[in-house]
Amino acid sequence: MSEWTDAIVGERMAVDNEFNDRVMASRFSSQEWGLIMTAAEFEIEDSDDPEAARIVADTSNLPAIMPELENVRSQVAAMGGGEGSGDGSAGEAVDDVPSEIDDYLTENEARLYEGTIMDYTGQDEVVVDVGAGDVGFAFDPAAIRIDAGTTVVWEWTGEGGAHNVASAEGSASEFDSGDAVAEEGTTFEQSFDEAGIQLYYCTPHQANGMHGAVEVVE
Ligand SMILES: [Cu+2]
Repeated sequence: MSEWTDAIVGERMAVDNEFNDRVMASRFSSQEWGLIMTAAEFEIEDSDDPEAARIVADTSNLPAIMPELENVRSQVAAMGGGEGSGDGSAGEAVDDVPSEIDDYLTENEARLYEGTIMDYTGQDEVVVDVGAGDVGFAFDPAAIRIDAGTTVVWEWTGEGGAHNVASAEGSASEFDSGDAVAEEGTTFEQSFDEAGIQLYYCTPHQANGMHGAVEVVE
């Protein structure tokens, strides 16, 4: 009996793994999929005919879990699921990162940088969190794309100790928030009026991967 259940569990996990990529690629998180799968029921159609028998999904319970699905989604968003920050900046992670930015962030092992850039074009003001990630040594998002004339507001989260924002060598313009401070709610604003690549870091955590970049486009 236990061998039989072990075999089923093994098979099931193998099937789950097979679909991992598709779950990752879908618009649902694995958490959301879990919820969806608890609501979906499976039946065997034509079970008396081995040739015609097939598994069909009964999805009639799905509408009932929609409110819960929305809950999961808003909780994830509230936790800062990489979607920028508090002011509701809507942006999209895209992967055509300029090589100058990709090189800079990769060489410095920038935290929270995963080879994508948040596209915030079309917005007048964009917020970047200062003191993000598991140890608070990250800018979030690490890489952003904005239109020329957009103001970037760096906002301190209070995590990770004292931080600042200082332009790096190779940045199209120079900017500096001054001495590192720790206080939550501190802000530093900078508008970028011309197209170019802006590179920056936090002085105390420069060696700890606290780097960020802004691509300013026309
Ligand atoms: Cu810092």
